Amino acid sequence: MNDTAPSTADLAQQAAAALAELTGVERHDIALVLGSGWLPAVDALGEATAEIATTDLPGFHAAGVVGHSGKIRSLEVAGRRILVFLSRTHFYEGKGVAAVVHPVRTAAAAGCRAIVLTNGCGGLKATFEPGQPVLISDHINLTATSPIEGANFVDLTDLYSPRLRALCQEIDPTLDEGVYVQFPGPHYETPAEIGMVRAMGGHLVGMSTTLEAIAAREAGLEVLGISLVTNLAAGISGEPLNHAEVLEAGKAAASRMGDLLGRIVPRI
Ligand code: 8IG
Repeated sequence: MNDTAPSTADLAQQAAAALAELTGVERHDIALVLGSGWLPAVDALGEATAEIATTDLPGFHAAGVVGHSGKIRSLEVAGRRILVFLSRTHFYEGKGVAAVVHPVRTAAAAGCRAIVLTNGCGGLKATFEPGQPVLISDHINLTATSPIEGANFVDLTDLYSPRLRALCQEIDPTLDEGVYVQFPGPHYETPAEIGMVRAMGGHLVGMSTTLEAIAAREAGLEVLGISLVTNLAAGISGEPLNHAEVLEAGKAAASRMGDLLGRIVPRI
């Protein structure tokens, strides 16, 4: 980085200012980041008051995965202004950690106090079935990096808000919880790696979320993480893993997840 490049905080401020202008909404309250399979659930949340391309905001890159569209929606649910990122930049795209967490920092700069991070993932618990949403109770970050720059020793105790998890379980008592393990990807795990995850206490495996959750905590946001188990983790079912199955599980689970989001958002 040279002396004239804006800091990550400045870039987020610039993006938030452009966002306010393009959406006509000065401040947003809650941000939602969509993972694989979650789009149908958000469509069920309500009509967008504005939809813009991420590339219209400073610091955003074009989307890189089928099933993720590079759009940002603004909508109102029960008097709350919701900012929805329909795509995310993944760590495996190689654009750097700052690019991965730029939406989170933009959401904070736009006024958001809470963020809902969703993802599609592989599941390890014997009770998990494809299409099942699971609350993230904690994470293990296997990317070997952090979005935080400098000696800022951010506390990650209770990173995934106990208050919001309790709220979710009050709304849907059948919701299970699990520890989410982020691998760098983009390949899925080997069966031996899934054995390692099991031994270290993980229940969900994916390629996102942990770096965003850390950046959200640094920015003072309350974090809710919800995984959609779209497939059983490698070696569990005996079947190979593929991305089509991920999108299919999202469609099948859409109404349950849409209902869940619709009932949680007014109470955040
Ligand atoms: I969707 O089984 C989805 N994303 N690492 N492993 C990893 N990421 C995933 C998986 C999975 N399923």
